[in-house]
Amino acid sequence: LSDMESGLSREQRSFAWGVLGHYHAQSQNMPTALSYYGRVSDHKQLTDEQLEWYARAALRLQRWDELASVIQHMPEKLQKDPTWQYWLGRSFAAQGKSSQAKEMYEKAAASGRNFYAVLAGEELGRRINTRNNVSDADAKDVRRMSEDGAIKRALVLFKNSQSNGDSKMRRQAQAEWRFATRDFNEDNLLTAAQVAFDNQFYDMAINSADRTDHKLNYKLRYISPFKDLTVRYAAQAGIDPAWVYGLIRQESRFVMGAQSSVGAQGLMQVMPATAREIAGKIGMSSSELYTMDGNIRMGTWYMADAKRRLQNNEVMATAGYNAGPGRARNWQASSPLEGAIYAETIPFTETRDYVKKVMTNATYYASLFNEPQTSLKQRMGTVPGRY
Ligand code: BLG
Repeated sequence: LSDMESGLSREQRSFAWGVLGHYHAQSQNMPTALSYYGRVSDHKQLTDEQLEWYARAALRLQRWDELASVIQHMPEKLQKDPTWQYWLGRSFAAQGKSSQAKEMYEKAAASGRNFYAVLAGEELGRRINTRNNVSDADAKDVRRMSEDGAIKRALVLFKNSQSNGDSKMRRQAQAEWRFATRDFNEDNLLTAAQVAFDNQFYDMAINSADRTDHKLNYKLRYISPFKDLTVRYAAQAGIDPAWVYGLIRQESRFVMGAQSSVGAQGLMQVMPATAREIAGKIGMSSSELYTMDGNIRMGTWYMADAKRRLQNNEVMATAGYNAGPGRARNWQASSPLEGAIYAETIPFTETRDYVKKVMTNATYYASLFNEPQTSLKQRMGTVPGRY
C-alpha cells in the first residue's frame, strides 16, 4: 500500500489503511493495527466496524489518549453506544479528567441494565440492586389476563407444542405472545410475565419482564427455574450457581428443547460433539444430552472444566464455553489484562457479546441469591497473562 499510495486519492488511502488496520486489530496484532490506522488521514472514510476495531486496538494496549481521540472521531450513533461512552469515560479518568469522566459514566449508566451501564454505575459508586420496586402481580389480574383472547391463544399453542414437540408451533406461540403484549404498559407487561412464568413459558416470561424500564421485577427478569438440579450440579462441579444461571439465561432462556443453528442443544446449549467428549470423560451416555438432568450435568461439568483449563478464570471460561477453550486461550495477552478489556477485544462478535451478557446476568443472579460478591467489575477481574 505504501508503494501504490501516490496513485490513490486521500479518501482511497484512508479507506485502504482502515482495511489493513481492521484486519490486524481483529487478529489481535494491535501495535501493527495502530500503526496502519495511524496513517488514516480522513476518519470519515472508515466504516463503523473499522472504527470500533481501531478503538479496540487502542483499548487493548491501554493507549488512553489515542482511545479518547478515536472515540471522539466516531459518528454520533457509535458515540451514543454505552460501550464507547464507558470507555471514553475510562480514558478521561486515566487522563485525570474526572468530571468529564463522570459525565460519560452518567450517560452509560442511564442506558439500562447492560454490561456497560452496570460498569459505569459502579464507577460512580453505585451497585446493582435487585429488589423489586413493585409488588407481585395481583392474582386476580393474572387470572384475568390468562383468559385474554390473544394471550390465551399463545398459551394454547405453547401447551400443544410442548406436548407434541412441534417446534414450528412453538415459534407461533412466541409470535402470538409478542403480538399480544406489543402495546402493554409496564403493569400489564409484568402481569403477562407472571402468566408466562406460571405456565412455564419461560422465554416469554423473560421477554415481557425485560421490557419494563421503571417498574422492575427482578425475580421475573432473572427467573431461576430448575433450582434443585442446577444448584446440585453447580456444587458438584464446584462453580458459582449465579454463573450457571447467568449462562443458561443467555444460552436458552430456560427453553429445554432449544437448538441453535449449528446444533447446540438444550438448556445449556451443548454441542453433540462436545457432549460425546464430556460423556466419555465422566462416564455418561452422550444421549443424556437430550434430558434436562443430563444436559445440566454436562454443561456445568464443561464450565468447570473450561475454568480449570483456563487458569481458573471465569471470564476466559465463559469465552471458552462458547468458542472453545483453545480460542479463549489464544485471545489471552502475554501479560495480565483487565477482564472487561479481554472481553471487549474478543474477535468473534457472537462470543464478545455473549461473555458480556453472561457475566452481567451472573452479577444479577449473585445479587438475587444473596451472594456476597455483586460487583461486575470484580467479577470481570483480571485475566492473567498466558503462560
Ligand atoms: C461450543 C462448544 C465448545 C466448542 C465451541 O462450540 O458450542 N461448547 C459446548 O458444547 C458447551 O465445546 O469448542 S471446541 O470443542 O473447542 O470446538 C466451538 O465449536 C454453544 C457453542 C456454539 C454456540 N453455542 C454454547 O455456547 C452456538 O450454538 N452458536 C450458534 C448461535 S446461533 O444459532 O447462530 O444464534
